[in-house]
Amino acid sequence: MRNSVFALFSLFGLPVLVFSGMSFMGHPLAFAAPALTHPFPLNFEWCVATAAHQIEGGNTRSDWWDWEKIPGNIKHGDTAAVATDSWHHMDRDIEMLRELHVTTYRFSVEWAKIEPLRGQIDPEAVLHYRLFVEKLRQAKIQPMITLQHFTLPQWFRALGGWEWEGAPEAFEAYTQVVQRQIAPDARYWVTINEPMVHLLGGYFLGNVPPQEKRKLKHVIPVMVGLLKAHARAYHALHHEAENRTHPLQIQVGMANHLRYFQAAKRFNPLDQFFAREFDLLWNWALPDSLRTGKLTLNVPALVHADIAISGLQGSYDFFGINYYTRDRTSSSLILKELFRSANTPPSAEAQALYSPENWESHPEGLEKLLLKTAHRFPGTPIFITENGIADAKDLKRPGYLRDHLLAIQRVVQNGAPVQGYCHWSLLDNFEWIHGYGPKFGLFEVNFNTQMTTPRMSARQFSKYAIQNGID
Ligand code: IFM
Repeated sequence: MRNSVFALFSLFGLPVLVFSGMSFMGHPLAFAAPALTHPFPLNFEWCVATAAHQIEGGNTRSDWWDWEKIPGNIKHGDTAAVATDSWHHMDRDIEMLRELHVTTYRFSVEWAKIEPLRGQIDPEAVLHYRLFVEKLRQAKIQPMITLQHFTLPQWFRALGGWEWEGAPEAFEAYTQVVQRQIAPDARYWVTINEPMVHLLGGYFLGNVPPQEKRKLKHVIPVMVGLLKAHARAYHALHHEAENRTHPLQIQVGMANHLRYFQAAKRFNPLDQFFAREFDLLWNWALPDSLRTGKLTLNVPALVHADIAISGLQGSYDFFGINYYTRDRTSSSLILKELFRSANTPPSAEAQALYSPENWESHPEGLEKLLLKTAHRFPGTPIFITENGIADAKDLKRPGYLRDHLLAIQRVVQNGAPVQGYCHWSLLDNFEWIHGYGPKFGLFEVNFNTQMTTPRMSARQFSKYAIQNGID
């Protein structure tokens, strides 16, 4: 089915037709590209992203496993018990990646599967991921490996998670297993995915494990532990890569979920105040700490901190941006939410705002954030580590994809060193507390049969990747 749809596309698919019989897998520039009005830089990485817990199934030793089965925690009682069953569908997934002509695949390795019990490495899980990386290599697709994407092993949680004093060392040891035994040749590494989302949900809103509602200042120890763990992993990865017989140049970074905050009412000073403060706290506090080596927080009347973290300064080789939408900061709504009693659920308005299906397409926000990043982190390569839209019918995704890529182009033309773009996601998957409702996939999944079908935008993505540009 998939192949015939792609063949059909080739028939109508402009110059792609000419090359459809040739082998250009993973080499979008290996043929005479058609005249493009919007070419991307040479060696630009075309990538799609996923995360283990959202697609693999069977993550029995992770902190989400029991938690997501508790009624009320996940919409419609959905769980990731099976998800897209990618653990048993490696070849299907690789085939989809081939069809998309990606040069890079960003996926995560599941710590709870590698180390289900403290200090005990599961050889079968290691072998499984090694085989997957080998299949990627055969398909000429580079891995970008995320080491932690929201979920944690149950034993690690039980010891206190990132706050446990042994956390940095344990994360470093796990990182070494992944690098040494699974992907010694991988060049791209993401230590931690969206640390702010992980902290907000787990320790402030309390709507994901470990489900705690703390005051902001009491989240700081978790932030510090997480940053220490990141720094240890960063240096361990470099040490290993640089001390091989044939040293390897690698790039290590974090994937930061950036939002474009704008005052809901343009001339309302309080709305503007919240837009500024959220931008500083949400977008820049953690990334800046990697630049300066100090976690500096200054939220008026709430929290002030200035904590030096050893090994943190300069612990990034690229800046990863996960960008989806803009946030219009409405002071009246924010104040209502901040002063809501702990037992009252968020207002319908707030819930709707944060439901992925309602995220607005706002490519200008990405453009502004890219320019800001280039300014704040001069000379640092930037990777769009995630960008996408929940759109089951694929009506908005084609425009979303094109417009965000055009926004990237504009900043590249202004000198921002954007090195690659990962679309979220390869296929529909388990969208955390929202269950299977939001459909982010370039490929649609039939969750009864695990059959996948490309959406129109999958064809569009593969065309851009082949051409290395937009026509
Ligand atoms: O599905 C998530 C992903 O796990 C992290 N970034 C945002 C995506 C869409 O909500």
